[in-house]
Amino acid sequence: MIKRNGHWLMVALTGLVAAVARVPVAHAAWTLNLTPGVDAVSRDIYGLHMLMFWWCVGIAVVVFGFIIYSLVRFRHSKGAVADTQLLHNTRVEIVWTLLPALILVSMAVPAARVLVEAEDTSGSQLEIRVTGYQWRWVYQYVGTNVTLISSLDRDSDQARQLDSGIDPFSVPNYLLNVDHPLVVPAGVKVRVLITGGDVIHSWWLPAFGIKKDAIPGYINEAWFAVDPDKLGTYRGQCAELCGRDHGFMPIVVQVVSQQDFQQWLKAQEAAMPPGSAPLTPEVGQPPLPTYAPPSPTTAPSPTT
Ligand SMILES: [Cu+2]
Repeated sequence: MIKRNGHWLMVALTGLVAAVARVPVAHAAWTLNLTPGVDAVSRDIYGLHMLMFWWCVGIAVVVFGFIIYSLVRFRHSKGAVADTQLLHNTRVEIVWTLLPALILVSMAVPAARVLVEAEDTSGSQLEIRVTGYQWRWVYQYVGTNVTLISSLDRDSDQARQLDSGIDPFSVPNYLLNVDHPLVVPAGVKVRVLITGGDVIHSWWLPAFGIKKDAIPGYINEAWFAVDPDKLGTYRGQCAELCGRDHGFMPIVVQVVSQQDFQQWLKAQEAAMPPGSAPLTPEVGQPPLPTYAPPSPTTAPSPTT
């Protein structure tokens, strides 16, 4: 009977796994750990994460090892008698208070160092304002008139419609692609000023070690300097529950060489509408009021 139930359980579990595997959702790479990323800060965050991880492994080995040893060595069947001396033992109390405190301090020091580094946006060579809207990102290159409105790409948007008949697995980078990616140069310290135009969003780009809330009325800042040899496309998503289509505002960043970036920027400046004024580089301003979400006729349909 048990064997038969086990068989049906296996069948049910296999069916469940198969069903989940076919759910058309955005698939991130199936990795269990953080990735080191492509810039110094993301690598430091990864290093910090691994340091804490091994600390935790060490603590777990010691604590569980001690528990298992005690359970086996001093079990009742071997005639063990409860030790009443350990209760309120001053020496033990001091040790198990000081030891965790020292461990916490030893963790806090490298954590604070990485935090300070991640927040230090001084000396940036390029500034970009990032504004989250329901449900797209607007990128403004400070000092230029270049503005990008970055929405879910048309293929993903069509495939996601109810009864679209399009197999999401046939769409490259389904729900993780945009029409106008953010383009940045490699090897340059880029400061991003992040805010929200309507509700709270969150600009999350794992490869850059950045996850910052985009809050209306506030400007959060972050920075990255992608390694010169890490040209390519990097993807992220809005990480804040920002409304109905929260899952449909991916972030795509193209990292190009400095030369290619200059050419791209020139071409973009020339393509901007005549008379569009350069964005002034004052820090601490909210997004310019001239920018509004694109009208529904030109934007991908937000309906499902
Ligand atoms: Cu959002």
